[in-house]
Amino acid sequence: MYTQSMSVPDEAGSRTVQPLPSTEPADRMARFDACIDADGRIEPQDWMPEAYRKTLVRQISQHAHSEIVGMLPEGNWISRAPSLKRKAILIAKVQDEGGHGLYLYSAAETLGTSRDQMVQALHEGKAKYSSIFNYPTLTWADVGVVGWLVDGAAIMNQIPLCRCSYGPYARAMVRVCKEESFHQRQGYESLLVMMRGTQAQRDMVQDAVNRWWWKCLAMFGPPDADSPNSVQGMRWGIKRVSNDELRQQFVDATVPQAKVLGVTLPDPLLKWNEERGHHDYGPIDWDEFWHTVNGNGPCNKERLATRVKAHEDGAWVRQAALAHARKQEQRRMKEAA
Ligand code: FAQ
Repeated sequence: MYTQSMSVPDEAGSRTVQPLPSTEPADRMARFDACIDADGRIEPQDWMPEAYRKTLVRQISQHAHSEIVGMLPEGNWISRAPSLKRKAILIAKVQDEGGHGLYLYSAAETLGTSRDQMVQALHEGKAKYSSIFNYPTLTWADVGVVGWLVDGAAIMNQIPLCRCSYGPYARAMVRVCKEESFHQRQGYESLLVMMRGTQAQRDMVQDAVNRWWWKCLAMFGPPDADSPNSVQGMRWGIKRVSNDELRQQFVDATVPQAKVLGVTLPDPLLKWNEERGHHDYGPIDWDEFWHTVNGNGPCNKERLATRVKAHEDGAWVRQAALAHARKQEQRRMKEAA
């Protein structure tokens, strides 16, 4: 299974891409580039080029939104989990995803954008979140498959981010990856139990795998050749491994897991390529991916409406927390006077 031990080679990322032209002050830029070249960390108080700051706010806030919106497809199943044990596990997992969103909003706030601004951008449809959360979880098997494949893909993408050049993001990712690893294992274990059950349960698992497999491959983002942010992201040490390389790693790691589980991955072209030392796989439907990313997937509207309603319904909690904090502050001032 996936763990922190899936490390990233030192030469990955920034060092393989030369600095790109910039209009920032040359001396500051040189210090920044030297830090990136030395595989150092940029911290909130350090000078950084505006484009680096903007890219990080974009990526980290999108990531935070994905975690928060990602609570919804599984959250729908908390009241319908088949046993107390599964309910307790699912509540813990969904709660963890909420926590990941909060670490990530905090990391993004260190770059000078407030959480309110980021949340507003999500609610106005200006900020993206992962395509994968715009598909429905139709049966209980979907919950296991989301754990196995969606969290599995998320870990594959996020382990390199533990070594991202921006310190607060990298540190947040260490904890996130540990928790995602538990999520992936619980999903796989729940599928193993179903696969040892009745034929109807096995069919339900296979059906869920059929519906999620291709969406998970697309989750890694467009092919490298069509990924406008990749070259700069790699140069800055934000991205360490490319979209296509991560996708390939995910396929290679998942094929043997599917075999142990006893499910078929829905791709007739999937086969081991001795020469490449990797599995070949069939073409991904990028039109469908962009259709979803652009707001027209099966659940985009429902997900956003649910988030906006939850935010509005929670207004009184935010007001109460602020009032409590003000009261505490006043008490402290009185005592200090
Ligand atoms: N969905 O040039 P690139 C999780 C956009 S967390 C939607 O390759 P980049 C945990 C991309 O933003 C899952 N949009 O971009 C969990 C860009 O548009 P922009 C989220 C996508 O940034 C599990 C455009 O396409 N993980 O699952 C997607 O270099 C279970 C061009 O793309 C992260 O966010 C997509 N799938 O690479 C929670 C990890 N892919 O912004 C609950 C951090 C691409 O220019 C339950 N993020 N786009 O308008 C990353 O690693 C990167 O941002 C990538 C995209 C790899 C997602």
